[in-house]
Amino acid sequence: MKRENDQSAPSDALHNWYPGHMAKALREIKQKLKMVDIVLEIRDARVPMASGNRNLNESLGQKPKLIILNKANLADASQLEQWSKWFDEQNAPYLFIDCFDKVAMKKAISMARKIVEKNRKDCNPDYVETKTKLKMMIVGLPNTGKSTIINQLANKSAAKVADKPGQTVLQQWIVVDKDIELLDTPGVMPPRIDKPEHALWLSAIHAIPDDIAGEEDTAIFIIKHLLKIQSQVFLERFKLESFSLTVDEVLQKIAMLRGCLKQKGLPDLDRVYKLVLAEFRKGELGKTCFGAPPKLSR
Ligand SMILES: Nc1nc2c(ncn2[C@@H]2O[C@H](COP(=O)(O)OP(=O)(O)O)[C@@H](O)[C@H]2O)c(=O)[nH]1
Ligand SMILES: [Mg+2]
Repeated sequence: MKRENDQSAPSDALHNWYPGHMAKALREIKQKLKMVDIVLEIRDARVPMASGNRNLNESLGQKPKLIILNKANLADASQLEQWSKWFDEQNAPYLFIDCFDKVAMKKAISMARKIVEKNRKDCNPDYVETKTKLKMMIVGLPNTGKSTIINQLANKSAAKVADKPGQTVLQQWIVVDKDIELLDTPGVMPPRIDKPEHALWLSAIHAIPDDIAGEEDTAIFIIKHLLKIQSQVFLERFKLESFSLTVDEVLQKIAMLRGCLKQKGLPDLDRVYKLVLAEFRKGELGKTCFGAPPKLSR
C-alpha cells in the first residue's frame, strides 16, 4: 500500500506496458493521415496536457490539428479558465467541449473547417475557397470520448458509406453532411507519461487500464486529491465530517455508508476502491482538474 506516497507510480508496470504500443499506434495513425485534411485530437479536459501525446505532433507533420478537450462538464471551471489562457499562448487551436452539447459540436466542426481553409491558403496563395469536402479523423487516448464524438457526429442525418479503399486498408467513412466526411474508426493514441504522477491522473480518468497504476493507488490518490481541494460534493456524498480526515478514515466511512463490508463487519476495501473509481469517473465526486498549466510567459 502506498498511502504515504501518492505521487509514486508503479514504474515497472508502466515501463513494461507502453513503449511497444507507442511506435505501432503512431504508425497506424500516420497511415490514416494521408486520407484526411485535419486531425481532431481528443483529450480529457480534466487532464488538459497529459492526456495528449507530444509524439503525436511529430507523426502529424504539417497536417492541421484541432485539440478538443472533451468532458469539460466534468472539469473545474476556474481551472479551465487558467488552462484556456495557457492554450491561447501556445498558438494551437483548441476547444473545450462537452460532446453531448450539440452547439459545442457544431462549433468544433466549424473551427475545423476554418483551420483547413486557412492551411490551404497558407500552402497555396492562389487557392480559391471552394466547397471541397472536409475529411476528418479522430485520435486520442482511450476513454476520452472518441466513439461518443463519432456517434454524435453520425446522428440521424449522417450515413455510413460503403468501404472505400484507403492506402492499404479498407476504411469506412461516415458522411456527416454533404460537405463533411469522418473516418469511422478513431486512432487510439498511446499515453506518454512524462512524470510518475501523470500515470495516476490518467488512471483516475481511465485513460490507461486499471492494472497499470492499480485500483488501490488510484482510488487513494483520488481521495487525497478531493480532500486537498476540499471538494464539497465529495464531502456531502460520503457524509464526511471534515476535510482533515485521514484516507483510512474516509475509506472506513465509505465502507460503512455503502455497506462494503466483509464478514465480521470489516471494510471490504477492494469494493470501496472500485466504488470510488466508478463514481469519480462519472463526475459524481465533484468537478476537478489534475495539474496546473505551466507558468505563462507574461
Ligand atoms: N460527462 C461526459 N461524459 C462523456 C463525454 N464524452 C464521452 N463521455 C463518456 O465517456 C465514456 C467513454 O467514452 P467513449 O466514447 O467510449 O471513449 P473512447 O474510448 O475514446 O472511444 C463513455 O461512458 C461516455 O459516455 C462528455 O463530454 N461528458
Ligand atoms: Mg472508442
